[in-house]
Amino acid sequence: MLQEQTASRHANPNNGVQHADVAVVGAGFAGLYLLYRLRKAGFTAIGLEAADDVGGTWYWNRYPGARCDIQTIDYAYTFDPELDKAWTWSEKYATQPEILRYLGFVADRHDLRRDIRFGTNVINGRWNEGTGRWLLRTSDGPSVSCRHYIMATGCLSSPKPPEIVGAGSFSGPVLTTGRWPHDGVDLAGKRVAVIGTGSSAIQLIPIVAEQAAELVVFQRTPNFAMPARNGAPSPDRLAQVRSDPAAYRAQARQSLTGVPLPMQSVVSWQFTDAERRERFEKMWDEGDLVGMLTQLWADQGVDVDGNAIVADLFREKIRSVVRDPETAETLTPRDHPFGAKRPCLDTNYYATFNRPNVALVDLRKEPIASISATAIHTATRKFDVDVIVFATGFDAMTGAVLALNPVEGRGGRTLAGLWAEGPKTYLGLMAAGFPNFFMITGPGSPSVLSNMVVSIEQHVDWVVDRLIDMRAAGFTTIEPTETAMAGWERHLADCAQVTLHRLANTWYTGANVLGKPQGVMPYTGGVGLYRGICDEAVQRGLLGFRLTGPNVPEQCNDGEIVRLQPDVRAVLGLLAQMNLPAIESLGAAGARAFVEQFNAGRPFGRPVGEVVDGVYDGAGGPLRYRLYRPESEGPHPVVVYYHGGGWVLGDEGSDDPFCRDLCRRSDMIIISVDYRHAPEHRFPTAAEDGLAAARWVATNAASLGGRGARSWSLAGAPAATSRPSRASSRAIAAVRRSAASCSSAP
Ligand code: N01
Repeated sequence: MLQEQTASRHANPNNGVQHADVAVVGAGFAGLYLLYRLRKAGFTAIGLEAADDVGGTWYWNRYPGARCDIQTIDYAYTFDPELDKAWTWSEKYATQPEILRYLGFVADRHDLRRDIRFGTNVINGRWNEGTGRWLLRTSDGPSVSCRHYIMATGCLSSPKPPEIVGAGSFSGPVLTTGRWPHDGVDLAGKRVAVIGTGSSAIQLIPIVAEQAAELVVFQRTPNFAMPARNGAPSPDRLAQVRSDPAAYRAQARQSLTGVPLPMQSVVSWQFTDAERRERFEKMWDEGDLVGMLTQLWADQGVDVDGNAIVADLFREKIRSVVRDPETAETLTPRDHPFGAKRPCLDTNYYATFNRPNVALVDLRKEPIASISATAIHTATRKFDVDVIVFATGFDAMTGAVLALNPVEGRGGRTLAGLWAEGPKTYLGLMAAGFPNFFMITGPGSPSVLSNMVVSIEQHVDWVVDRLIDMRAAGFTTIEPTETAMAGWERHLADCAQVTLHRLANTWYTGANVLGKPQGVMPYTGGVGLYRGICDEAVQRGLLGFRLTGPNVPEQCNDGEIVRLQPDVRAVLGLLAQMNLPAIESLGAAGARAFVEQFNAGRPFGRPVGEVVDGVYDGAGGPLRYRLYRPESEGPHPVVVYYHGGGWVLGDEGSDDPFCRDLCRRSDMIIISVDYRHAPEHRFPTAAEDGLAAARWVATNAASLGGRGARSWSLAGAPAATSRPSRASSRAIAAVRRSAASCSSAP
């Protein structure tokens, strides 16, 4: 049985250096759970925390109104099932003081504070190749020598500088939401300015408006917000978690966001207007932000049109609450899709702008020019104020890690250098060149796009389980390979391309901090998928990691964990789950029947302007086509589209949803043509039909609504199940050659 040890008992303040197996930076949700797991596993661990108590983000963000925006039943530890019985949340969305008390309660229950050095900042960390250990220099007390160095510093813990001229010259109190004074602030009778309208400000503003004599809100970008409808915890959720806690938590772990809600599969256009409104109103009334983000329809987070429907319904709500139409318009977000920037949960936010003591300044029309000793100056006006509140956000995801400077790995390589053009990690957990250096919910993990507590527990379990395995196998270092890290970077980018996050300037992308490299930083593939990938890396012999130890041969299982595009991976995963027979075992007729049946069960494609079925002159006689015309007024460019199916399967309608999507997104006419199939019609019959189709479209482009013989192109789906054969490649080349001559024909 493993003996529980503590760093303090085993610390060796030898030459001003404290020794431990593991150093954990941060004592919030992640740091506390790490200390619990590490001690249970028999490692000596030291927690290093800048604050004078536990709590992390909930220690620092004490501004009035601070609450969580995930229902607290879900925003809680699950590692200790007794906690659900020992602790009762008083509200659906708990306040900051209650969450802080909870973290203190957990720390006491497991006696975690004894391993933490409070009031201690880590200044920097250097890997020592000779000793195979990290040396951390601290602001106070001895340095720390550790085998493993784990950052549990949180994603939103490094407040962003205000970036406003003269911000330091104001003579009155200047407050920052992320560093709110512990003994509170009396704003009664004061003229208060709040700069920023993100989640912190949206929670704070209604409360300040009630206390202050005057409140001026300086808004750069309006945000989507919905009422939290706080109160007692949801009886439904309570009943679910109480009836089968294990199943409830398991569903959360496999979900998209870390909250036990199903994946929505019905797309927006499958609902009527009335049904869509009803679904929206239900979430609005329930005050469930995660539900609003994921449960309306399947395309809301990935398709601009599916998203615009939600955004419009939000805009209607704002107009219905805010009496002054100009103020309502200023508060209405129009520059980003709903959910691409973190939306907010509020209590009376929009109604606050109906109060006589509240004014809104649109910084897009009159930016702040400067701050003087007594006032905020825009290009056209001066606002005399007594107190300024910066609710201007954080240098998110990378700020806190890079603040510990340098994090110096092998050969003097620094993390700041590696991340100069944006964060690079493997699984969001480690970076190549930095052995035994881990991040909990680092960039490249689902982190801020998920219920943080669920993600934290998964990360901590994964990391501590690896340390246990390494110890058992005699390994002393673990490090990802360059290949694995590059592969993960590609997979992150591929996933981000699918969602709408790339369409907004936000802290998710680094756009909120001047000069910060930009790109979607969190993993957008979802919590369940991510968990599966982390587990797969282990099952495949720690794929992407190099491990070394003094008495064991090096193990390096190099490679990329995800090689497929996310959509292809999703489809193949789905097919694998269905446990279907291999398509090649069905014969041509059986395979065609199967594809027909499969297609009949898929969602209907999105509406386009017009769909026309017709007949063209194939090489051996008439063949069918289906034309998809955009809603916009023509003439349009034309695309001749060849369906997939390995030259054996499919017809002009078998790629229907895809053709509709292509038509809508490209604003082009798509003509999906059938061609004769093998084995009945041997090569080169299909290619000859394809060529005939191209010629026929070129000749008839104008009468089909196209822009003319020169304005058309070819597209097609490759056989999904195999690489193109030599024969099909030759046929494609023949069509291409011929098409090139058609398109250049007068
Ligand atoms: O920060 P933000 P936050 N001049 O970056 C504006 C979590 N959280 O602290 O959008 C003028 O969202 C900036 O404008 P713009 C949650 O994940 C959760 O509010 O960059 N304005 C924006 O309006 C959240 O998303 C809860 O154009 C300036 C605001 O300041 C994250 O923390 C509660 C400016 C910053 O908003 C961060 O939220 C609170 C300038 N120079 C926070 N610089 C829960 O409910 C920035 N702004 C759990």
